[in-house]
Amino acid sequence: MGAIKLQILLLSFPLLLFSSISSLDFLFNGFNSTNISLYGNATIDSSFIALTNQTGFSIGRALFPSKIPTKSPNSPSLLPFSTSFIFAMAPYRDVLPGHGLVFICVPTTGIDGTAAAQNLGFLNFTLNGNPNNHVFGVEFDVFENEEFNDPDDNHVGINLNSLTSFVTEEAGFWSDGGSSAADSLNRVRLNSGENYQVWIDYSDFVMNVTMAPAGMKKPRRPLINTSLNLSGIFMDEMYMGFTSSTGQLVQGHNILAWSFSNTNFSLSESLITTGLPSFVLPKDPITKSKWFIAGVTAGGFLVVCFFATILGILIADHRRKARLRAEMEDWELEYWPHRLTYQEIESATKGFAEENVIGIGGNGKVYKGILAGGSSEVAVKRISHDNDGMREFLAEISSIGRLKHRNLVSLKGWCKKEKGNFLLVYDFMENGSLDKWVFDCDERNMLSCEDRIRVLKNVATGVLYLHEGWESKVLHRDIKASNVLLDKDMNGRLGDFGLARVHGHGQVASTTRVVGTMGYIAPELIRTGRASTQSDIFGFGVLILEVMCGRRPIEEGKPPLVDWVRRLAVEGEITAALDDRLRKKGGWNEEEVERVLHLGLVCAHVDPTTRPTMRQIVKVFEGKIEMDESESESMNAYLLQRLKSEGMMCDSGVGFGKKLHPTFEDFLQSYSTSLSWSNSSITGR
Ligand SMILES: *[C@@H]1O[C@H](CO)[C@@H](O)[C@H](O)[C@H]1NC(C)=O
Ligand SMILES: *[C@@H]1O[C@H](CO)[C@@H](O)[C@H](O)[C@H]1NC(C)=O
Ligand SMILES: *[C@@H]1O[C@H](CO)[C@@H](O)[C@H](O)[C@H]1NC(C)=O
Ligand SMILES: *[C@@H]1O[C@H](CO)[C@@H](O)[C@H](O)[C@H]1NC(C)=O
Ligand SMILES: *[C@@H]1O[C@H](CO)[C@@H](O)[C@H](O)[C@H]1NC(C)=O
Ligand SMILES: *[C@@H]1O[C@H](CO)[C@@H](O)[C@H](O)[C@H]1NC(C)=O
Ligand SMILES: *[C@@H]1O[C@H](CO)[C@@H](O)[C@H](O)[C@H]1NC(C)=O
Ligand SMILES: *[C@@H]1O[C@H](CO)[C@@H](O)[C@H](O)[C@H]1NC(C)=O
Ligand SMILES: CC(=O)N[C@H]1CO[C@H](CO)[C@@H](O)[C@@H]1O
Repeated sequence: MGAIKLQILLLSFPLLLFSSISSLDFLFNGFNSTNISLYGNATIDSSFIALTNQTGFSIGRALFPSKIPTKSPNSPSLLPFSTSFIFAMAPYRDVLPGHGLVFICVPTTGIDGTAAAQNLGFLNFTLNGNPNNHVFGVEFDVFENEEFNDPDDNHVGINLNSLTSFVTEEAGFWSDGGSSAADSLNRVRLNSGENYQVWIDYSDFVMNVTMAPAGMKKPRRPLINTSLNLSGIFMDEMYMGFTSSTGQLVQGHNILAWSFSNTNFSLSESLITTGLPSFVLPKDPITKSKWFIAGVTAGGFLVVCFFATILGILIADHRRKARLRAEMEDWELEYWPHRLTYQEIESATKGFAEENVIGIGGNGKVYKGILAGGSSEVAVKRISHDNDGMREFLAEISSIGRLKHRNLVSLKGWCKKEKGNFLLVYDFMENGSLDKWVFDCDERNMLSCEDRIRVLKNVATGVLYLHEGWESKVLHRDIKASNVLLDKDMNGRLGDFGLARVHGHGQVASTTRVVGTMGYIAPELIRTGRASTQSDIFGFGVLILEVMCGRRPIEEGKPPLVDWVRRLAVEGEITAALDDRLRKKGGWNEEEVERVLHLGLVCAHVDPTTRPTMRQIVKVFEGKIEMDESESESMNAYLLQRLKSEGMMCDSGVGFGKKLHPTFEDFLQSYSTSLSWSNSSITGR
């Protein structure tokens, strides 16, 4: 009996397999609104799909009108498929371009559960990473989002239920080197406006993604070749198509042609690749446009912002600007971090119970709480603001709420308690604030030298994101050890943006009163009352010194920390400034400590114009890993050079310009050849 059954099974197996493969082919060399389904802001423009146009904060999605089988009905095996399409991302003149498009396989139609801007109309923040999404995507992303671990601002990635790609590659195609020469990767700029053809082939649990300029033969070597088991992601049938979004950054996202087949992996050869419209911006003879494009290509976001600002001024289109601003505020309202009710916060903190107090902040107690559902631990902080400051503060919160970075403490929500009184709800940081690990601790549980440098690097990365990574510049204004928090993995995260205000890039921030903490406030800030990125750098310089030296910036009966370290540097004894407890313990890298201390001094330079930028500072920290020995020597030399110029300047204070220690000079001399290692090597990316 058993044997017969088995035989039947064996016999029917290939039959089953054969009969159950339902296959589908389709080929679009043009679209109309009846043969493709459009959602959100997608439209048909002549005969191609315009997922987005020049409208900001829009989502456009286009799906094949019916579900496409991905598994054989009677067995769990996945159907192979090969799909190919031609897309163009069209930049607009004088507009910062973003954000990208995604080929998607999704279980449902519509755009529910998605969000615009960096979410690409793919998944919103709530659903991002949820294993029940059953969402697959191949993204063509032109903005670098730290929160999704994007490697750069021009990459192709495979996304499984998440915007954090499972695998990514820089956009480009491999040209076949022939028999003799090696293969080489030709990089392409995804949003140059050019038409690109993409091939996505999947069979036997291997996925290949290949791309090339439209009209070119399919490169033999794929850009992405990865083993991939989609059985858990795919339902038996899926909707397939494209999604895309714009935010404050705007570009057109167009699909010009599309083929799909389960059986014929050559069907893509029938896509028409010639005579397609072109979306490349015509060359502008004026240099500004060249610079604009150069900036975009280099990913020099700052450069772009700078010119965008200049252009904005030149154009002086106030009406348009006002309209844009109005649109943005609407958007901000939507995207504010979740507004919580007072009751929610009250019950999270057990009615603001004394036992839940984890600290005392400037405005009162800080409570630990657990939000309903028990999932997330939070810290609740009270903040008060006078009526005038309130509006400003609300705008600020809305902006900060959107800031997401692994080195920033993110705001989970807020609640207005009564006039001028707010409760802010932050992610709870398991390991408390940095000053506890540097000052209020004994030798056994204090942070090691290595950990201190790592945390400083974390903070530098966080500040860089505030200064340059967001669409508008955010100043922190109160960088100090007690505002640096340590998460459960002991990573440094900068918190407490209570004093930060948002500025457009390139504008000079101004305020009527000086905010900050004594000892960390830059001298020019006291003079002018004007905060800037440079005054943040000053605060960061003091942070470096206090963390490395284990000494608060101002301590009774001792010279100010910065002056003291500077004097030691002049005497060629800078490492004597290192925290005594660390010095005794040993096990630290002298050269590295020297470099970090020098960096702290250069950041805390009296002249704001000679302070390095946050980007340069991050490079110095990264140098630890990337630089070889000679480079790190020249880095030290560079920092010393900066210091020397400081010495010349402030002869009224410490006055060490005149009495430079001979060994200090010698030191400089010996590195003078490498001093040409200058700004240019540590700016840009
Ligand atoms: C869809 O419509 C366009 C425009 O009418 C046409 O060119 C194209 O062949 C159609 N494609 C399919 C697959 O029906
Ligand atoms: C779209 O294309 C299909 C197939 O090419 C055609 O049958 C249909 O009439 C077209 N619809 C419109 C609105 O042009
Ligand atoms: C962009 O598309 C929307 C439809 O989603 C349309 O209302 C708007 O007019 C279009 N804008 C431009 C400049 O074409
Ligand atoms: C994300 O989408 C889901 C489903 O539509 C929704 O419940 C959730 O509130 C959305 N989250 C955000 C932040 O919009
Ligand atoms: C992926 O590419 C490799 C290398 O060209 C090729 O050998 C393999 O057959 C491809 N697999 C699929 C599923 O296309
Ligand atoms: C493609 O990926 C698969 C799975 O990782 C691997 O077995 C195969 O050798 C790769 N092919 C090429 C050409 O790299
Ligand atoms: C793919 O994943 C499914 C479960 O999601 C598993 O049952 C199957 O064995 C996997 N196949 C391969 C080849 O790894
Ligand atoms: C596969 O598609 C190509 C291009 O359209 C076509 O020339 C070829 O005949 C097709 N093969 C089969 C088996 O249908
Ligand atoms: C669904 C969607 O995103 N619709 C938007 C399309 O764009 C207009 C502005 O042009 C918005 O008002 C819609 O909400």
